Amino acid sequence: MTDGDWKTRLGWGPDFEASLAPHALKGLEPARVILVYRKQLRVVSRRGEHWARTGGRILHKAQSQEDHPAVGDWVAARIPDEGEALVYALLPRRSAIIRKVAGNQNAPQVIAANIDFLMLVMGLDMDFSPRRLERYLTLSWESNAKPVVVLNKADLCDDLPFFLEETKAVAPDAPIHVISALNATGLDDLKQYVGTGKTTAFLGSSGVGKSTLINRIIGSDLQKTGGLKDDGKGKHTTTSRELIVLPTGGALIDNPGLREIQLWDADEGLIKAFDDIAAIGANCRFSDCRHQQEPDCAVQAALADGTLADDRYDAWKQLERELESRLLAKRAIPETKRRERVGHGKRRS
Ligand SMILES: Nc1nc2c(ncn2[C@@H]2O[C@H](COP(=O)(O)OP(=O)(O)OP(=O)(O)O)[C@@H](O)[C@H]2O)c(=O)[nH]1
Ligand SMILES: [Mg+2]
Ligand SMILES: [Zn+2]
Repeated sequence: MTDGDWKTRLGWGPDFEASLAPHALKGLEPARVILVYRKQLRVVSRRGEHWARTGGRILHKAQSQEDHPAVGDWVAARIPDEGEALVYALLPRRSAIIRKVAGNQNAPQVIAANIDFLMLVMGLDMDFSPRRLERYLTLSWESNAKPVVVLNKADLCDDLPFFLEETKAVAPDAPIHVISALNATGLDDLKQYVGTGKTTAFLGSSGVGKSTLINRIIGSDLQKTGGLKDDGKGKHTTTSRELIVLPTGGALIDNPGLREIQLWDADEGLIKAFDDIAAIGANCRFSDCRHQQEPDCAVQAALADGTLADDRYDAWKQLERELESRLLAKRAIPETKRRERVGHGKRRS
């Protein structure tokens, strides 16, 4: 295999080549992050898989976790023939899936970078939730990865048309696929999203069958899968996020089930995920209408005459409020960071 092959198979292209150019002059080489383990990075490079460390320049310049290498990132690194590599720069991302970090901290967390297709997996059982799907879609549209809705466990569902209608109503702009990972039905339709040059990530609650589906796609039981508890709720089986390099080309990223997925920066994503509301809102009297008590609000009119469903509006409103509360936190980050830097005597111009 030539040097170019491994990169191309993993999605490398002219954009990354251009970003790498100034670093290549200094003898740095490309590598892709497949796993982040505490302060260590597992990367794949011309040398195959090996460990790497994030260099001081990245750490000092980082304003938040967003500026640290994440799974899926392409980096410029000094790669010795043996031993640990040193990462000097992150190459600009094609896409980044970013959420608010779980817990109380108001900060961003990059779930994965440079994803082409984001498979939003829901179970056609107790797991099914249009509200959660709206949230995932908002995250996806913002990320620049293409969302694909996967309704799994079709074998457990006795009213498929109902669930399909519900899904189409909240995901009019994304492809929707109904499958059973267990029985291996509907899988052929997913082949178009996987393969050489493509990176495909899987998101969804615990127990929806992400790892089962990945095993089906790979054709072997690489990922551990979990049984369901008696109460029908899945337990977390996948515990780390890892990029799987496919021998046939392309890459898959399995994710631990996400208990909560809160949005970080998703203004554009929200507009795209709720483009029905955006379209109605184009007819409001004020261009900056909040669709609450403003006069001549087309959205309120649509609610009144039933063309817009109440729960769809409520879901939009809730996500909008969530994004507003992030805004304050985002403004606060540089300042906190500044104070920290001054405190450590590392102030930069
Ligand atoms: N009936 C049915 N069960 C399925 C299907 N796909 C997966 N399962 C079962 O659902 C359970 C959970 O599957 P996993 O693949 O481990 O789910 P996961 O989404 O990876 O879960 P986490 O790793 O915890 O996030 C396992 O017992 C699977 O056998 C399906 O299509 N139909
Ligand atoms: Mg799993
Ligand atoms: Zn309005």
